[in-house]
Amino acid sequence: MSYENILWEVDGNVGILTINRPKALNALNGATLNDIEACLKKNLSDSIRALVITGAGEKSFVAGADIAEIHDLDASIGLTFTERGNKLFSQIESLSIPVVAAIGGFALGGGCELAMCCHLRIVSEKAKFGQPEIKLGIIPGYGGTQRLSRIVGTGRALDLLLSGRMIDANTAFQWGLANEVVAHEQTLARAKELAGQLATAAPLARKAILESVFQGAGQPLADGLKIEERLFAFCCGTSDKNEGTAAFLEKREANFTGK
Ligand code: CO8
Repeated sequence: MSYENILWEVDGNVGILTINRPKALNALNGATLNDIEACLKKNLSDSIRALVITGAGEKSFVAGADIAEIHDLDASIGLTFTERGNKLFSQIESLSIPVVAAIGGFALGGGCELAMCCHLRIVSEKAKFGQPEIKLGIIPGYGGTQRLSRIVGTGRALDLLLSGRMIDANTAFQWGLANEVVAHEQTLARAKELAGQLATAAPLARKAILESVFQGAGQPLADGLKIEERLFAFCCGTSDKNEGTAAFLEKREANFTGK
């Protein structure tokens, strides 16, 4: 199946989803969100063990939600759009496989928000991040006021949100928004390499880590620790735990089966 505004390909056990509207710097219109949703629903099978999300062209990851569409929103339709986008981005964040964003240029507004619902961010030296919504008389609607402060802290989040200014890749790295900064032409290759490495991890433990981190985020520490305890106990009952610990003791590579 082909999509209007995205590309989908599979490399080994890594799925690669490319937002493909380079003439609009990959801005996310409603049709693009439809494509992302349909693509994930159709293609995320057990054989896909990691996902890379990137943007087409040399200039942009995603330059935000489509401003022409936002121009036509009223409060009621605006609510539908923000609920819809938040649901989709939360769905991506909740995936049980690692999601790596390959950010080759602008990650602005909804693009920064898409990058932040990915689990890890590989960033070109040319990339720029920002939440410029205030310049349009709006606020972020795809999670920016929530995820940005969780990743970089309230002070830095408010700096970006209230000024609408952009930061470069090195600042994003210093702030913890970028996991790695790489040469521009290496961005996608490095993201795919990392995704491929993460894809080999014990599947149930990986799922439990993602669940524990994201379910625990924002909870009181004691509640987060309870989540961790439940998932730790679950992992102790798996064949993968028996295999991983036996492999260590026998000084060999583990062969995880996800059981
Ligand atoms: N929406 C629609 N079109 C866009 C967008 C966008 N976000 N960004 C760029 N484009 C289009 C431009 O209009 C232009 O089209 P055309 O060639 O037809 O004139 C084309 O992409 C190329 O852009 P520029 O000529 O502007 O390229 P520059 O290199 O000069 O500038 C910038 C690049 C700085 C990235 C500039 O394009 C820009 O400022 N873009 C807008 C960035 C922005 O404000 N993003 C936030 C949007 S709001 C948002 O994301 C809210 C998310 C939550 C919404 C919830 C409900 C919908």
